[in-house]
Amino acid sequence: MITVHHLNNSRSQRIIWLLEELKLPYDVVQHQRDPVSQLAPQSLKDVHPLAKAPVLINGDITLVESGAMIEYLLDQQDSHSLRPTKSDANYYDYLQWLHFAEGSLSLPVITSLLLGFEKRSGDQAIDGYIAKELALDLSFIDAQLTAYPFFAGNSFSAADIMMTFLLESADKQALLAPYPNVVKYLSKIQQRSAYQESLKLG
Ligand SMILES: N[C@@H](CCC(=O)N[C@@H](CS)C(=O)NCC(=O)O)C(=O)O
Repeated sequence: MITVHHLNNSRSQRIIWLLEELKLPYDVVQHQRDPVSQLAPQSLKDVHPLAKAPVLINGDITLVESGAMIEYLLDQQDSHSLRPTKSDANYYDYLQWLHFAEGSLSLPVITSLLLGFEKRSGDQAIDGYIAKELALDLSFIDAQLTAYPFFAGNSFSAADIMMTFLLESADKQALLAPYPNVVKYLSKIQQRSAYQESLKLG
């Protein structure tokens, strides 16, 4: 059975909405934000160390990115019109907007929300929040690269290309010192001849 860990007022609404569209059976486990900090409770941290919603669990599958959950759920059912096929003229528009939400739009929208919190409380909400998020994400990445040589497992994939630019930026900001496996991964990836070629061309 598909289980969705839902946090009030959060992106997990996307997943519940899609499950309703697809009419797939599922369970929802409710988690409530702390009324002051608005952060997720310990109950969500007990489900996954990132403590973010949504978390989707189905048998051996555990997913913590809503975009990946959407792709996964669309793959569970053939008879829907919620994703153009690759031969449709608008397939890549679909793909672009699917990634635009978390890849581009979420940064300014969520930063604006956090700045609003900071103005109201007068404390260092942004600094504290970003340091915590960075540590969570980099630890999660470090665990993946300790268990596997690449983001998608044993083989290099486009996921490595997506991740490398941001990891290089983190490295330049000296954020990777506590994560030697991530630093080693970057040096390995940067030796790929296509990467080297791309540097010459770019
Ligand atoms: N990129 C992730 C973002 C997950 C995320 O940041 N979820 C927020 C809710 S919208 C959360 O759980 N915040 C609680 C917290 O940071 O403690 C996704 O799209 O699933």
